[in-house]
Amino acid sequence: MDYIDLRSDTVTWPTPAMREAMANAPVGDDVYGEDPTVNQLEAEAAAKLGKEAGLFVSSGTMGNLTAVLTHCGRGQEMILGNQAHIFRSEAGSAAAFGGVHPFTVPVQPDGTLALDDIRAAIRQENEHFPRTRLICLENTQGATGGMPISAEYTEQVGQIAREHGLKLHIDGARIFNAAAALGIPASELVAPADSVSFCLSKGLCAPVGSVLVGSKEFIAEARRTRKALGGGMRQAGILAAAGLIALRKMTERLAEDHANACALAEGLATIPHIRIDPTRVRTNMILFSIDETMPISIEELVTRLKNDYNIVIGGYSNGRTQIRWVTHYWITREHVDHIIHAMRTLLS
Ligand code: TLP
Repeated sequence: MDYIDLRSDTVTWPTPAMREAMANAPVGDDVYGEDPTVNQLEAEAAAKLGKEAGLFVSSGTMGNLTAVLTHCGRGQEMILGNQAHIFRSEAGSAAAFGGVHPFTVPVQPDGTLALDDIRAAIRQENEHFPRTRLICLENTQGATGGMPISAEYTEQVGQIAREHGLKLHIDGARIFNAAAALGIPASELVAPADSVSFCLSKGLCAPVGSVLVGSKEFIAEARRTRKALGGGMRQAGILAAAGLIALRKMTERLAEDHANACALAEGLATIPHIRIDPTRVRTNMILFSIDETMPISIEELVTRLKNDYNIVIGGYSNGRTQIRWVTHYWITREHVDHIIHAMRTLLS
């Protein structure tokens, strides 16, 4: 990549092996179900997550929206975190396109939703109330800094869902980061879920795409929903070819990104004006703030990092110095040292 880009793992470029596989991918018309590379990706994704079937979609947002609209009818309710990506950052799509009513509960510092909050949010049958249909979890939880959610916790939520006849969806945009951090297969983390959406185009480096997985019956319905959303793709094997490398190879190396995030956080903790708790870094994200007494403005810091050190950062806005940085395949340990050196120079 041209820059050391810390804004997100969504910025990752495809690897040379992905570009080669894309150029040579066997393709067909996927709306006819005839693209062999898409079919292969969907089957391997489902197997890796322990589900029956998969559906290739254009983005994490489309994966979540397709799942929510497939599980819920108009006027029905989903319970989710007040800092969930689905609630905060998907343009209100479930309400806009599906009339799905969100019931939010607080996201705890460890990324979970309190079980009592979930239980309390489930509606009684009453003509005044929306009908609860779905619970959504996010693993890793982005807004809390990429916290991985354990299999034990997820099973407890699954039990609540089953007791009340509800469905459980996991926004697993970074589920393989959670699996790497917890040292267990992703399939165990999502075992109680009826559906899971995960992204190929974040830390896994594919240029485009997510996969939604679930039962055969659910995915057949989801395929219809995807079509209605305009998400039926044709020779999408070109994209799925990169997705296969993401799934087979890139899922195996995420611990490197986590180690780099830890090293970065530990380095930043030694620099004046930075407030960070390195013990909270569990995956590939770090959250920190810079106090108002820093020697240069945040705008100047952003400009100097880019112009003098080739480092691109984001995650801040005017008057706010809360910063999120994300490590990924294109950020090496040498880059981490370079970033720490740049920050120390500019903030001392
Ligand atoms: N997250 C992006 C931004 O939208 C914030 C990022 O840079 O982290 N679920 C989760 C947990 C996500 O973090 C994201 C993207 C999505 C879903 C949506 O994926 P895309 O961007 O592919 O629609």
